[in-house]
Amino acid sequence: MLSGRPPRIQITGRARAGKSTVRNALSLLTAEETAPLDAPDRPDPVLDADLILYVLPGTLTSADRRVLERMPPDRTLVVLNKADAIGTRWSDAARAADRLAGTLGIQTLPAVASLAAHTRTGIVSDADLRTLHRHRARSDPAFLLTEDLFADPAVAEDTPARAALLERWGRYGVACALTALRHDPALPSRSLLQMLHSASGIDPIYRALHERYQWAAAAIAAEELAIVPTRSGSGDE
Ligand SMILES: Nc1nc2c(ncn2[C@@H]2O[C@H](COP(=O)(O)OP(=O)(O)O)[C@@H](O)[C@H]2O)c(=O)[nH]1
Ligand SMILES: [Mg+2]
Repeated sequence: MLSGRPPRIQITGRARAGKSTVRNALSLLTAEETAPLDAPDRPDPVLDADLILYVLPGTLTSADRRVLERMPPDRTLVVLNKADAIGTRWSDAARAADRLAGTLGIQTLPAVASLAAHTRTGIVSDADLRTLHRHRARSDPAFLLTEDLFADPAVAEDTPARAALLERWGRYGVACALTALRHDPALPSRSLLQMLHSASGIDPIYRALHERYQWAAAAIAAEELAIVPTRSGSGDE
């Protein structure tokens, strides 16, 4: 049976969109990260892979639109990354992704790739869990409004521990973890990690990508079958 060459995947987007982070979060070791789109004095990279993962950080610029308008929807998946900076809750990012999907005609899913990358390789350490528990019951809503406020030395004596927590999980991850621990203070660190992983939005992206990968592999196999001469078509009968 013909297995076909493996589909090629390119990960593209503007500079600092989160291309490397998405690649890492999805463990796409063989995917090619392109040069950034819309870089001054540089032509846009050629997007000719079987599957294109387009990383869009929050908002659509004219450069994104220009490139995305030319992308084939069946070979493209848009990751609306940095969803933690869109609105105030996950549903804001989910709605923004739906709107974009409608505008672009391309499947678009939200993600916090930086959180997903950490949940893939990390653990919630005992030290992080203790820091979270120390601040679990804080009711001041301003506490998590910005990273600076959260890491402010005036908050408590454990400033380095809070800074380390932010460094690993980001403000969105810390907010999710605190909410989860408020609901269930006995939550073990493994479950907390799973919850943070789900909160990153990466699993639906992985599933959508996997599905497209299988379509792409089938299309390649079909193409290769079509170009292999059959007995009747080879003229040696
Ligand atoms: N807040 C936030 N930052 C992110 C997210 N994904 C990536 N980043 C950060 O964005 C910056 C650029 O990411 P990188 O993957 O290097 O972008 P690239 O230039 O497109 O490869 C890094 O500091 C990442 O940690 C995200 O979902 N949320
Ligand atoms: Mg990069």
